[in-house]
Amino acid sequence: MKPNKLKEIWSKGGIAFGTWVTIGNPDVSEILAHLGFDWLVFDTEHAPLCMETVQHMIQATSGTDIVPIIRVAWNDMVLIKRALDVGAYGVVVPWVNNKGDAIKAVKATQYPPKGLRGTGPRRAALYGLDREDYFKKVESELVTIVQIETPEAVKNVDEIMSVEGVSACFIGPTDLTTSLGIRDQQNHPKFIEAIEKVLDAGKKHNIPVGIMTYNDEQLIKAIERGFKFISLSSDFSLLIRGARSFLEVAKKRI
Ligand code: 3PY
Ligand code: MG
Repeated sequence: MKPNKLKEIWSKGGIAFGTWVTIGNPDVSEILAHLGFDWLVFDTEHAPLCMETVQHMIQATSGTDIVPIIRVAWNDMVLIKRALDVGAYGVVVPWVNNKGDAIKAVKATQYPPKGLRGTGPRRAALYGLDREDYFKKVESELVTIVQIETPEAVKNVDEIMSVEGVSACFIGPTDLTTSLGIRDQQNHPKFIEAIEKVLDAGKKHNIPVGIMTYNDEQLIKAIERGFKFISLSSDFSLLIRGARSFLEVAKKRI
């Protein structure tokens, strides 16, 4: 098992940049992995990717040093086990609202006697070729990133961050603004107050905080605010952004 680059970046106070992968073709993850992102999150919450497709997409990144992470569809030990067994170096877990949810997520990533992960790291341990090495390193290399995306999670962020094994907290701005009743209004005082509370807790607990960004302004603000795990939107948004601006050049000329 390779060292997890995210841990190294965070231990030096650095920012890890990545993007969300939702298009189920290995070419997409291969291209993104060669572009210089630190990590890719393969999204099985809102994208239609099945685990077999995700495995192929991760395999297409294996010549690079990106950190493959899977967002599971829900905080569920079966989904987390399957994500780790295909070789993810971490999971993003949606809707972690309190300490109990955070403990549940962490335990699903750990083997007994500590946790509840069933033992069968098929591709993760290279089909048995890396078995001993995998078991030796897995607990210190995996990252468990829990999502803060409701007012309840913001209220409980201190207790969520105090759970041992929570590696980072990731703000889901779409769900958080929606559950605050201000969908997509990232400049709304209620949203800013919520993210500042999460960032303050991150400093207090020495836990990196992440966020999704969709445009240059949000990205620059996220860097300035001290986020350490920043997503540059997603594969389809990047496709739209590139295609649209290039097409606009063409349209201006006719
Ligand atoms: C959200 O915004 O709700 C997410 O989960 C990630 O962007
Ligand atoms: Mg969300």
